[in-house]
Amino acid sequence: MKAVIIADPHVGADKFGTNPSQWDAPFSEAVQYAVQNHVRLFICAGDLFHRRNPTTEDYDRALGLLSILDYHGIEFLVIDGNHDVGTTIDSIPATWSIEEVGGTKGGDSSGKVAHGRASTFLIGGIEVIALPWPRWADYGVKSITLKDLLQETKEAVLKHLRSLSEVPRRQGRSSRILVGHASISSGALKLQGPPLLLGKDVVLPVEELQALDVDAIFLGHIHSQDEYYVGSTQPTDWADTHTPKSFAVYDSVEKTTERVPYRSSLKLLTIEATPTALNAILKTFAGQLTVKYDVARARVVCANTETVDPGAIRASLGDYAHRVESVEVVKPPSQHRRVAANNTPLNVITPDELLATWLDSKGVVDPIRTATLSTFRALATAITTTGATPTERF
Ligand SMILES: [Mn+2]
Repeated sequence: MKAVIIADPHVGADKFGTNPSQWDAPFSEAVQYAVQNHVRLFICAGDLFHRRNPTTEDYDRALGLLSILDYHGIEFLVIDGNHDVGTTIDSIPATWSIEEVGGTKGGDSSGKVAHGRASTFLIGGIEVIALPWPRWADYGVKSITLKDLLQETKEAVLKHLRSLSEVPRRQGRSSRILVGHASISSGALKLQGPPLLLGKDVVLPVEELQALDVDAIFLGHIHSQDEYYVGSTQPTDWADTHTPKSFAVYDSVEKTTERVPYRSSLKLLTIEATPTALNAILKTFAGQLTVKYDVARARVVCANTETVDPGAIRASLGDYAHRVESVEVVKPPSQHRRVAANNTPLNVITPDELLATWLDSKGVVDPIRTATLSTFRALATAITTTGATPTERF
């Protein structure tokens, strides 16, 4: 039996000047995949909606897609994300109406929603431990300081997840997965100390989740995909330009997961260059690109800004993108910023030195200082050696 798992479709976000149907296209693509491949279960790992008070249009679009699943007899489970729920226990989640979907064949809806505390659903032939965005109110935690609230909620969530995963499996052999919307930490950085608390997020150590009796873990919240995070359906800021987007297909018999790349996620192009470098980049596109980017923007850096025609650049970009968001022409900065008065200017400082200077300026001390620097170096090396190019995503 197969399950499709998506995360963070953020219905109603409409970023990059797209229209709603373009924005929802990857979500719709995952629904179509489920229908065509006879999938039994469809799960959204949180942030179905972008706003806690979706518009009537937003509801129409999200519920419309879920109704397609219902019509085809595919069960679905929607898990509350931080965009769907308020912090207090009596706030109404954006997902309140989901269980009203369906009855398209006269029966009950095929849909379920996970609100509040983590709970187990027997759905689509799979045991799903569903973890909505952890809020202290749902776990009955009360404390004076934010730090204690977060620490105690983290412990309460983990204890509750352990108790759910200790329940014997049906017939001792069914498949059980954990699907949730949460922040996780891993490795040497435990995110315990106040300098590294992620705002008011409850951060769960991934090692504790791995120790649960589950066959696979699928999370929403962080929009870039990795081993645990499914990743959002769409890029949500310009930093996502080269990030691949996909949904997960879990096979509960083989206990394997396949990643299916979205074909309809927005393709973004962002260029910051001198006029000469910009022309060189566009020249390479002329022979190479077979598909247009969806949205492009450029920032042209030039000492004599009056010699640059932004209209002409907009027109050239238009050959390679359906929509040009902005063309900015700026002079190179005459002064360069520094972290503090006596530091090396930002234009000549090495990234390592810059991070070290910044950590020092914030009073971050060992072991977090050393661990942060070594993690940064490892990531920087990985990025440099991968050398992503703008055309890779097509
Ligand atoms: Mn999200």
